[in-house]
Amino acid sequence: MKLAFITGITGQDGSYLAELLIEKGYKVYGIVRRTSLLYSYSRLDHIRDKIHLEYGDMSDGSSLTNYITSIINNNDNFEVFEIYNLAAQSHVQISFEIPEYTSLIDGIGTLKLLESIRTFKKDIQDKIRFYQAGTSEMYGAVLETPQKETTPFNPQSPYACAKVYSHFLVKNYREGYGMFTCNGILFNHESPRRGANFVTMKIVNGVKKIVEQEKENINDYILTLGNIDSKRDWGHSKDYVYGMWLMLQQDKPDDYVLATGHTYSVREFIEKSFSMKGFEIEWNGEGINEVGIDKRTQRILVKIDEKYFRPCEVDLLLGDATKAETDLGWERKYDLDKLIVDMFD
Ligand code: NAP
Ligand code: F7E
Repeated sequence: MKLAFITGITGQDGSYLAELLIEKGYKVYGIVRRTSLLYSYSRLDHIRDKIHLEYGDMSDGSSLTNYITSIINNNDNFEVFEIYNLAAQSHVQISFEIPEYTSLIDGIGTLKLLESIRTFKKDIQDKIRFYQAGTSEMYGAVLETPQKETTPFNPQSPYACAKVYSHFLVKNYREGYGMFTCNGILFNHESPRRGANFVTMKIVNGVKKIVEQEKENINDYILTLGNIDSKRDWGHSKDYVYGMWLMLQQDKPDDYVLATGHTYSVREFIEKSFSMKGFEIEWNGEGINEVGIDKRTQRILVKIDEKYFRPCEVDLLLGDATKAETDLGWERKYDLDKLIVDMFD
């Protein structure tokens, strides 16, 4: 019997990973946070009867240890137990507003999980495999392009600093205690399940709203964004959760970059998204006064607001996933155009 425990199961990646593991015959467990409304289950509605959920929180080490222990005790003779640590305060800009909380969940939370695993006897520990959701944000103000596993980190936000801490903990527990722990270093990945306040989903939703408004002859909505000149290497979450799973199927634990090897600016993402719905964007003005105009009607569709600028920006991310492609046989099904089409559909 194969067991999997996903922290962050209610999130974008957690929900796709749960689907994949169910398909592969795993018994899938996850924790959910207590909230006053049950909104956080919405990405799991279609598989709710196939997964086991308990209340838990990355700030509460005893809930994590108790849950992991109960999973092990309730499944005699399990073959392998894969733990995917996907839970995080994952919004970079918000991490500047709640840095302590972000560090507690994205940094110390990882330590709590690793220490939980370490409490088990060696024969049990040897059947546990651990995946850490690391990020290209750790490269920050990049010291090399493209970025690969050996590129030094230079984090530019509390979020990225907490993830760097987790990255080295995972390496430390692997080297110090011989635990099967892997770091994924994943570049941006999106999907129809992406949170609404990440730039890709914000753009797709903005374009949809403008299209809907045009049908009703209304034209008061303007898509308002921050820095549109940063560049990102955007892939699809479905491809990336498959890569996470592959990392835990290897004979030896290691760290891997997952990326597409192509980078686009936010500006290009805006142009592509509008053009898929028949709009051609012209840019006028500079800096915070720049606007994106519909070439046909001269209506302003995009504007800039300083409130979306970050204290430190990550200007360029471009990943080199050669190691994952070669060693894991990892392949992607989506390019940027296919991703945007999927997000619209
Ligand atoms: P996401 O949609 O924001 O999901 C985050 C998950 O973490 C949600 O299930 C959330 O629960 C949970 N969570 C947050 N705080 C928690 C806490 N205190 N205790 C327990 N659970 C908590 O993020 P994602 O895009 O799926 O990303 C998954 C992981 O990969 C994250 O660790 C992220 O930092 C990392 N990552 C993402 C990307 C990317 O481009 N998507 C790239 C590299 C790395 P609620 O539903 O209750 O909020
Ligand atoms: O920003 C710019 C913003 O918030 C992308 C997370 O999943 O990927 C994600 O982090 C770019 C940045 O993603 C707006 O300044 C402009 O340059 O969509 P984002 P992110 O910061 O790259 C990494 C790999 C993770 O690990 C994270 O968890 O877009 N931008 N205008 C904007 N960004 C947002 N959110 N909103 C805007 O209005």
